[in-house]
Amino acid sequence: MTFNEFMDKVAARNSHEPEFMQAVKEVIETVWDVYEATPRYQQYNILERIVEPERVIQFAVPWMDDEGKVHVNRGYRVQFNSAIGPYKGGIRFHPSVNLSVMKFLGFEQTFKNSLTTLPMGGGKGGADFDARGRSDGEIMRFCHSFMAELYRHIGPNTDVPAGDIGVGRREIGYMFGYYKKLVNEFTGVFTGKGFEWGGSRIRPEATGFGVVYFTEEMLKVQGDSFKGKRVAISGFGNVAWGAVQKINELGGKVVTISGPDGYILDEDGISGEKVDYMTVLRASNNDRVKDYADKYPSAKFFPGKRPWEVPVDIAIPCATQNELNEEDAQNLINNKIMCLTEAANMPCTPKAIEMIQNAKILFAPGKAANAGGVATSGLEMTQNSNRLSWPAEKVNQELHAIMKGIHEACRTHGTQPDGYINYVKGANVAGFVKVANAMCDMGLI
Ligand code: NDP
Ligand code: 2IT
Repeated sequence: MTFNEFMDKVAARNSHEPEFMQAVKEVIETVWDVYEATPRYQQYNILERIVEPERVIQFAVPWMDDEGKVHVNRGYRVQFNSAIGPYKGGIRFHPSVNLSVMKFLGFEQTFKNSLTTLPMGGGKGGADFDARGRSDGEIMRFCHSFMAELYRHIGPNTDVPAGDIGVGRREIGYMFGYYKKLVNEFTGVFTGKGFEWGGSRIRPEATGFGVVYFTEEMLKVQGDSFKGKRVAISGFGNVAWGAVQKINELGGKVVTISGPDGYILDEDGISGEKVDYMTVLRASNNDRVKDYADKYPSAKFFPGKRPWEVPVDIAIPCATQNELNEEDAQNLINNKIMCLTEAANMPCTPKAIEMIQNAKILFAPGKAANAGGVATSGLEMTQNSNRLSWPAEKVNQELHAIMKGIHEACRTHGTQPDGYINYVKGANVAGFVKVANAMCDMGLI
């Protein structure tokens, strides 16, 4: 079988799922030579099996708004692969959620979790719920209805959800609380919990911190650092917030954040109380970053635009999938950026990645760079199993070491003959081999 024949076969089953096909193509094309060189993988038909989710759950989520009107959303949990541990991955509430998005995220999560070196399989869940303008009571009722079905499919040794877009500490509280009531057990079934009820220190910051630690390692290989670098960030959510904090700490200057309404350029840098203000903006359930420019006169708002046109040294997309396209990549290349790190899941289109790599610009794929979030979730699971909680410094140290290890794995598997490190190939091969070997060891199950 050739690579194209394989992709045709996958497309015949999944062609109506563009995000999932995009994620599959990127992984399989970079591991194809490993597959061809390993008879055991062929004997066990690993590739066809690894692109097939082990279980897909879809369910109705009925709920009542504050006016007494009844709504119904569609809920999902994709339990993608459990070869190396219980299913693990976030829950996303956003109107753009559909089965293709859930499957792409569950597939990516499988390799990301493998890269962390912790025993976690891959999963993802969510609903096409739009939280904008919704009251706290409406969000609580939605979360309870979602959990009224999901609870029977998860468990601390089966499947452990966490947050993602639209799901933070508040939503996890409502879901965890309802699970606890239904099952009559207080267990580590969610990560990203509040610190008072089993959550790990540093988990809120972990994804953003990890992204910056990974980028720091890439810069180090080039004999460089964050010191004095201008950085463009997109989004203004949890991941963006963590990344901005750590970049400031390392001496970089973040000049942009963005929302669906446009982007903010703040030449004075987004630091100090402005970073705290990002959490206020996000918690407002209002998708406008424009408010930042109304509050801080040093900032300018560019409606309907993306931040990739601003001259910077480093670009870090932190919002959502396919938010950086070939036109944006061309702008970044023209502005001579040195590094592009994916903090969101699959934020760059395949064409944009190809252009950046051809220009020999440092490029970090999301499944490696943003793995610090789920890695710290893994550390939360360990703390819950041991019934104790570690201080922030310890969690941060572990996270830092894990990110350095992931960078090293990418470097080992991705260094090209000309010395350029293809981090996409490195991450995919390192993540894939461990899952594939475990699947072979267990036979056909
Ligand atoms: P948040 O909900 O906190 O923030 C998401 C941000 O992206 C918001 O600014 C949101 O604005 C914006 N956004 C979401 N969807 C779209 C869209 N379709 N178009 C434009 N903007 C959009 O989520 P997180 O910060 O947690 O997640 C950001 C990214 O990081 C996601 O890709 C997520 O999968 C990934 N990630 C998150 C991890 C975590 O631990 N939280 C771990 C690893 C990866 P709005 O909602 O107003 O549209
Ligand atoms: O995409 C991701 O890695 C996450 N949203 C975090 C998953 C987790 O289980 O912490």
